[in-house]
Amino acid sequence: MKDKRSSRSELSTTTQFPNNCNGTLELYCKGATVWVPDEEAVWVSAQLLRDYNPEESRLYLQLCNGLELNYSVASLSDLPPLGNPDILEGENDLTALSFLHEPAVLHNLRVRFLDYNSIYTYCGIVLVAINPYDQLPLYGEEVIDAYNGQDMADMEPHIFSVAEEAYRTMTRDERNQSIIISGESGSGKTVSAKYTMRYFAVVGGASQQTSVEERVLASNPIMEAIGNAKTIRNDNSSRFGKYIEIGFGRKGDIIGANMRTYLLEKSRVVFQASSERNYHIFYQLCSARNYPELRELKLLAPEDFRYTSQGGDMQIPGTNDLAELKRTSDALTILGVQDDQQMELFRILAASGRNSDRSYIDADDRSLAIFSKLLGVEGPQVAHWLCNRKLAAGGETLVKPVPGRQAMELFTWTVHRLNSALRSQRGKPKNFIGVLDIYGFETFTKNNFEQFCINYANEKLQQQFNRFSDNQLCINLIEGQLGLLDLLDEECRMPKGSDESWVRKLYDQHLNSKPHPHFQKPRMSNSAFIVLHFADTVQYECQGFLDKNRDTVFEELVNILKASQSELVAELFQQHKHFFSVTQESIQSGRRAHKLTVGFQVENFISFISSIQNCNDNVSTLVSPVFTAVDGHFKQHHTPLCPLYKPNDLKQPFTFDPKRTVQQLRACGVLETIRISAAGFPSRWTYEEFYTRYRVLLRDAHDQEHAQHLCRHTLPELIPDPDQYRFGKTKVFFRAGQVALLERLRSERLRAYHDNALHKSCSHH
Ligand code: AD9
Ligand code: MG
Repeated sequence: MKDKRSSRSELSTTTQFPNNCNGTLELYCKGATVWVPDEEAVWVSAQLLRDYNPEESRLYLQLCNGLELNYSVASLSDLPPLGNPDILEGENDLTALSFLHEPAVLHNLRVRFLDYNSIYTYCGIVLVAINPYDQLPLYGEEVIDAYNGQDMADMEPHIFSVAEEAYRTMTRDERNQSIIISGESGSGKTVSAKYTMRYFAVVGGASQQTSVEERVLASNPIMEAIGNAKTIRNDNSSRFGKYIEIGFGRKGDIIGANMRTYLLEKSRVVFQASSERNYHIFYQLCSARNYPELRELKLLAPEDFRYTSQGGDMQIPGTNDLAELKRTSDALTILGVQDDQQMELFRILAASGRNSDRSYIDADDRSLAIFSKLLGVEGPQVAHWLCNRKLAAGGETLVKPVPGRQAMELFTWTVHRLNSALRSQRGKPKNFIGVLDIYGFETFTKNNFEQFCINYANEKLQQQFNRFSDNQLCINLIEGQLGLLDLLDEECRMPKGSDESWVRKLYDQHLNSKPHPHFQKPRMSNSAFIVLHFADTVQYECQGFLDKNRDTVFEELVNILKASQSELVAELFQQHKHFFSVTQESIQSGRRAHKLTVGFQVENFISFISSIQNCNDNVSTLVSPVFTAVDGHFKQHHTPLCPLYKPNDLKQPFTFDPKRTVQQLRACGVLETIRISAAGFPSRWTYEEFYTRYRVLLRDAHDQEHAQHLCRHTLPELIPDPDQYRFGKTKVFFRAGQVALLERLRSERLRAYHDNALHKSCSHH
């Protein structure tokens, strides 16, 4: 396919929105294609059976299924969106479409996906991807080689073209870059993040494979083992947010990396919903229970532990937990975690998975004995503090069961450990490329505190990187004064605070006293609330919000564990304070001076996301593409943003559900991005391309050498309004709708020639 992308440096962009039918009313003529709304397909195409007559308040249409339809048009704004000319079908850049509207974008993505098997499409400098749920031969080293050193504009859209662009800009301009990957759960963020890392490992690798790149890549299986789990949305769902900075030296070679993680979903360690699993590592360990090395862990099958069997379904089709354990262990070895230390790690995990949330434990309990032995601590003491935690609330001391703390500490410790293994041995990196992969927006039949945090984080991400999707109201509802989190923190401080009384306060505040447009109460429940998020409307059950939000550090248990005979366990909990240092600092700084709440940590995470844009030396490089387009500095900034789409909910290969795709399109603001980044002159042809296509319309069109001259000369006659096009150095640019107009003129001219020729040959006879 001929690539019609261009560097837009030839033109300054404007912020003007192209009106769909502005100046193009004449395009609503017999035979023209339009899009009409449809219950099932969202949009279906139809043809005009007659020219549109503004005196009449209707269009005469024939739908693609043959049905005829009188389409009511009370005013010009009711005119259905026009279809793009065939020649633009399957464009690899959405911003090059002549008509830029939802049905055009949806249709173009569908054609590329289903007809060409192309999962990637540009939208200006943004890359849009659709999860194929199928193995495609797209990611081999030969493909990396093909993209290496190439200009994004010259290459077919690919995750590698985004990676290459970031890498080239970094080495050329010596500026840090970040790749922000967004999309709902299961859309392919983690897979894409891994491909970008692979790309950097290859292009930034030394001639002989050095251990640095290998170590950077090895961090992935480890993080997935301890931080990913099967959910009903995704068999390998990330339950934490991750931002990895890959550091490069002077020659553009990888010299180290640093990873920050956010908000692991803790409750999963002790609770899994139906058809879901605990973290992969537990199943990996159980699968090796009969291995001599692991026998001392006294593991059983996952069916035999409560914490690994609550979801009911312990197998993931196509995944072999034992093979995965080997991968995890090999990766740990690459990162320098020796066998004995690995054993210790597994020991702590085996203990965590076993016992940590029982609200009563018999001190003679076999599991407890194993648990204590594994952790190297005193049994009875642990029994008490594992089951209970003291909460000093308003003078009363409450005793509460504790969720799996060790696993959480272990996660943080592992990240620490990986970071020391990934630290550059060759001094401070000259520049870095950051890759942000967070958990995607998710909604289940039952949504709890965890979904609330995840969706809030996504709401903020949306706000940070997509200035045109205005979700400020929803964000105010969550984090503003008397907002959901504010009232939650307050409730946590009340001696008799409860989930139910919190939710009642929400109703009082956001339904009764000041109805909030993003807040609702379900009709059939008094213990749930509904938030209208940017991506979807989600009902949250209030049970557990208070407890999970408190998440207090319980010193007694920490002290027991600090005294453990296991060096690793002791180390884990010695560093305990350190892990929370961000929170501690913030407390000292006075903001929300009362709690180490999870809500607070979410805010921390989120302020970090904002800081990607605002702090360090990478300010200028980290501006969202939407913003840059409006600013008019198209060439100067690069934050490739990769919105990913999940085309169906059944994880079926190459299946395109238009309703689900449109929902994500609407949510992620891509339509706005398209309109703005293409504002002004979406279509562009080189003069030669223009000559070849529209020769029949050019006067004295004998000579391609003079393509530019001919074009400049003739265009004013074809398109009377000079504001509808611009002449560049090598290209001619058109406003929305103009290519469609030229296409119509061209086919009329060809028809006329044809009729003429026919007429002549008939009269000859
Ligand atoms: V979550 O928010 O962490 O729950 P992600 O990260 O967006 O989610 P993930 O990358 O885990 O989704 O992708 C889900 C599944 O889609 C993968 O396990 C693959 O089976 C599938 N996938 C995603 N991208 C591709 C791809 N480029 N090619 C083939 C893919 N399959
Ligand atoms: Mg993921």
